Formats: sequence, C-alpha cells, structure tokens
Amino acid sequence: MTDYSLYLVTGRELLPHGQDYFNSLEQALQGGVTVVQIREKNTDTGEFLDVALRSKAICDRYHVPLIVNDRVDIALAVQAAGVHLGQTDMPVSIARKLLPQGTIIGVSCNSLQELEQAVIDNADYVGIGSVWSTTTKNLTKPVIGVRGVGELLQSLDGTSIKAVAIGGIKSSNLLRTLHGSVSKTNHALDGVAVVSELMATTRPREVASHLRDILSAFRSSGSISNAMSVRSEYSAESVIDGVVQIGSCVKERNPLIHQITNNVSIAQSANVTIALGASPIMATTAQEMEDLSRINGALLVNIGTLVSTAYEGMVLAGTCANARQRPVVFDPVGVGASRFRQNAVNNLLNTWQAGVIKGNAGELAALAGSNEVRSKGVDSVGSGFKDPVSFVRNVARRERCVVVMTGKTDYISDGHHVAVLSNGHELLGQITGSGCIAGSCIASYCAVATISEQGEDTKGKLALGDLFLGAIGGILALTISAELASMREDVKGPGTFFPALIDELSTLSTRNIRERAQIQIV
Ligand code: 3NM
Ligand code: MG
Repeated sequence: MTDYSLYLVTGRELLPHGQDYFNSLEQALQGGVTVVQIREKNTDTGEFLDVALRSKAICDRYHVPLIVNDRVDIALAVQAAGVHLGQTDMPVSIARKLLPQGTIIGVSCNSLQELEQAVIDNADYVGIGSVWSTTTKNLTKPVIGVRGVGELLQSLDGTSIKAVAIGGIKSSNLLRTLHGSVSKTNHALDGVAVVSELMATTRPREVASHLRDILSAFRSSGSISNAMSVRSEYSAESVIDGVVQIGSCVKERNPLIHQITNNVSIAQSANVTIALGASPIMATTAQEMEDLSRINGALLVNIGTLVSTAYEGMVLAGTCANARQRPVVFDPVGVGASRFRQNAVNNLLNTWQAGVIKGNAGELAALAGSNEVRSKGVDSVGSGFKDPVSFVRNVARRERCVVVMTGKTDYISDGHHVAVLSNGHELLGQITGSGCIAGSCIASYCAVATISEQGEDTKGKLALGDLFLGAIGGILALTISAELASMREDVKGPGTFFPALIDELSTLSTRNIRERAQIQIV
C-alpha cells in the first residue's frame, strides 16, 4: 500500500542558489517524505532520463515510491512505481495498456467532472488542486479552497481511489488544509503534495519533518478544532455538569481572550469577558498576532465593522491560533449583507480552521448558501428554518466545527448532537452587540474547555477539545444572566439592563445555572 501522506513533487527550478537537487531530495526523504513525483517541465528527454534514474536510486534506498510526471516513456525506462497525468496528457486507459501491471496512475483534477472521469478510468489516486493560490504552477483553473476539496472528495466514496491535495500547501496552512478538506460523508484526504516549501529551502529535512509533525498531530489529536471526533455521548445532565465545571475553571484560570471585534461593541465585549473571570485583549494589528498567540487562551474573530487592516490581523491571528491549537471562535456578523463580507468570510474560512462558528439564522443561512432565511443588515428576518436542528447539524458537519445559531431558541451542534437551549430574555434583543458579547462568552468558556492540551494540570478533567460544551456554556452564562438581570427591580429597560447584566454575569453561580438551564440534547 502506497503511503500518500507527504507527497513531494520536485521542481529543480525552485532550488535556492547553490543547493544540489539530489541532496535536497535525499534530505526530504530523511525528513519523512513518503512518495516522490519528479516533475520536469522544461527538460530534454536525455536529461530527464538521467535525473529520473538518479532520483529513483535515491528513493529506492529509502523505500519510497517514485512517480514520473507526464512521461510514460520515462516511467517505463526507469521502472518507476507510477506516472502522474494531467488533464491534457495521455489518457489513463492508454497509459494503463503501456505500463506494467500494478503501476500507479495518478490524475490531476480540478472539478467534479474531472474527478468523475478519474473514477470511471479507475485511476489509483487523484491530485486535487489547486487548493490555495500558488506561483509554482501557472494556474489556468480556479483555486478550489479547502471546502471545495471537501465537496469533491465525496465522489470518491465507495471507490479505493486515494486523494492528495496540491497547490500552495505549506506548514502554515497544513492544519486547516487537513481539517477543512473533508466531505459531508467524512471522506478525508490521504495526503498532501508540496512543491515549493520543500524545494525552495536550504533545509528540506527540517521542513519535511515539520510537515510530518503537523500530519501526526492532526491524526493523533483529533484536535481541538475537530468537533467530529470529540466525545460521543452527552445528556442534558452531563452537559450541565460540564458547563458548571468550565464556568468555575474560567474564574480560577483567568484565561486571556484575544478578540478582534467591531468598534460598536468592543467595550461591551471586554466588560463581559472580565465579568466572567477571563481577561480580554482587543488587539487588531497583524504584527503582534504571533506574540499574542503564545499567551492566548482563545481567539474571537468578529467581522462586525470589517476594515482591511483588521482583516490582515484576522488572517494571521487565526493561522497562529491553529498552529498553537488554541480555539478560534468566529462570528461572521452580517455576512449576508454584502458581497465584501461574503468574500471575507469565505477567505477566512478557507485560511484557518474555526473551532466554533456563531451566528443568527440569517448569517448562518448566508454562510451555508441557503436562501431559506434572509437577512437585513446584521439581523435576520422571517420566522427561521423549518428544521433548525438539521440545519445547524449540517453546517457543523460541513465546516468541521461547532456551530451556534442564536435566536429566541439557541441551537448548538458539534455535527452529531444538537443542544436546544431556551433560556434568555427579550431585553437582550434591545441592546446593541448582544450577539457579539455571546461570542465573547463562548470564547471565554472555550479557552478553558481545551486547556488540558497545554499540559497544565487537568484538575477540571475537561475533555480535550470539548468546544461543544464550551459553546453551550458561553450561551447559558449569557442567557441565564440576562434572565436574572431582567428580574431586578432596578432594571427599567435596555439602558439599565446592560449594567445589570454585567453584574449578574460576574456573580452567576453554579446554582443559578443548575436551576435555570433549559436544555435538551437531540
Ligand atoms: N499542480 P506548491 S498546483 C504541480 O493544481 C501543481 O494541479 C497543481 O506547488 C494543480 O506546493 C501545483 O509550491 C504546484 O504551491 C504546487
Ligand atoms: Mg502534465
């Protein structure tokens, strides 16, 4: 069985000045590359043959299969393990006839149609790309994005055809590439193909081994952002126990919550975070994201008043948070309101992996491309989804994360379970930024729901990566505090409600949560 997990495609033209190709290849193999494709786009046959022969000898020493790009004759001449064919190369059926039985045949695919043809041709594997933009190849077809790769993978269900993603894959986006490239049916990638990051370096061994580490971390952790592999059984009771535990943990540990949010609700969000016992930092500048990710408990990204400088920060902050396995809570405020927001949301979700996505019905409909619910500005209009439970579950599956749909009733799903919460008060709808502060509450709870990852003491015994509980906890803290605030005599309307809400959030007790939580798990 061929191991496609870390697939090196060569590109001698990318080598740094003075770097020897054969040395680079050997180092990449030492670092853990599992399959090699030699790709020579502008080389005469004689030289190609020579490079292929010497590459084959090196790969043989590491027991790694060698695949030849385009050239069936070269593959035959060097007894390569396989050939890789583009859409304009020799058809698979003819290459099959020419090559010895058992030769691997891979095909480049960019669309559903090309993939379906590869299935008909019974290719051994497909290279799906380009996932990200790249300058290594002159792209003539659209960039697919990780979510696009996920959709294509579904047509490989029931076949034994393997799939690798290619195009712009680097250690910085590998985790998102792996998490995001999964179909609704849970069909995942068998590997990733990398050219420039492994070729345009003087340290291919280190780069390969870093890529390997990310691949293993993804496999072994089921990681924080991978909601689909988290704990399998929940009941209303166990969820409330978990939420109460997380709530006390927030107060004990005082996690730092980095929030890139909008300038309407920034002060409310910071105050709410403090009231829960966490520490807000509202930094937006790209240059400080790496540093902040080192000390961060969780990241909240809210696009409420998106400006381009903050956008850069969002891209970087999420990437750093993924690399450090800190949860990212994403609030795509008003995503349906403009094309600009829609593009920004798509780009962000194709760049890093969110752990939780939170929105109202209109926002989630826009995000999922459903026209069942519409939005006006940042608010949704109409009566909501006919089947909100299935809707949130499907969005959670598609986005590979926990999804929170807020409204009179809140729906929260990890892709399997759906929690239906009916706490809250109408005064929450009469102040600005109630959705945004819900994001702050979720991020505060999620920060400790994943903290055992960092090797800190696990006194709370919280499940690693339990962002489902974190999201439920954040919503319950806010909605129950809202109920308590509304019952106070000094609260006369929305103006007096907000300070009372802060008071109630800061004194919210375990008993309040246990007595008032109205939760159903379906
Ligand atoms: N094929 P890098 S993209 C060789 O989309 C190749 O089929 C692609 O290089 C496709 O890892 C690509 O440097 C180049 O971005 C990938
Ligand atoms: Mg080709």
